[in-house]
Amino acid sequence: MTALALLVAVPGFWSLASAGELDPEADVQSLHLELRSTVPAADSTVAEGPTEIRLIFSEPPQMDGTRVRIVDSREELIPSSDVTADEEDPKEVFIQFEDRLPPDEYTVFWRTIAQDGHAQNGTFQFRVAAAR
Ligand SMILES: [Cu+2]
Repeated sequence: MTALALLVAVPGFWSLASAGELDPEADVQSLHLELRSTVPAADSTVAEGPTEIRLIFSEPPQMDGTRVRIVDSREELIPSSDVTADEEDPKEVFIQFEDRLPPDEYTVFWRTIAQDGHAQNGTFQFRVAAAR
């Protein structure tokens, strides 16, 4: 099963994404919410498995339209908390895990809706290095 097939199989995950894609102004990316950075960083390798994934947007997203999912290299969904906005900076959202992620390669899928109603989505990957 591909990662894309898995996400299609998650009920409701992409159900709101088409609203932004059909918007004739949706290609004016610079005016819209953007993903500025992530922790762990996209394409990075970290020595210690994180207990949370953090996404830093250019503006506070609508939390009821925000989803973050993470799969391992076998495309198994990793159980996590619901996505939560940082109380001190609502441009930052995170999911948390009960335990540190073990060494593996991970793919994070996110989608969100800006305050102006435009949907955005994307993916990024990172690796947790094997213990030496
Ligand atoms: Cu917009």
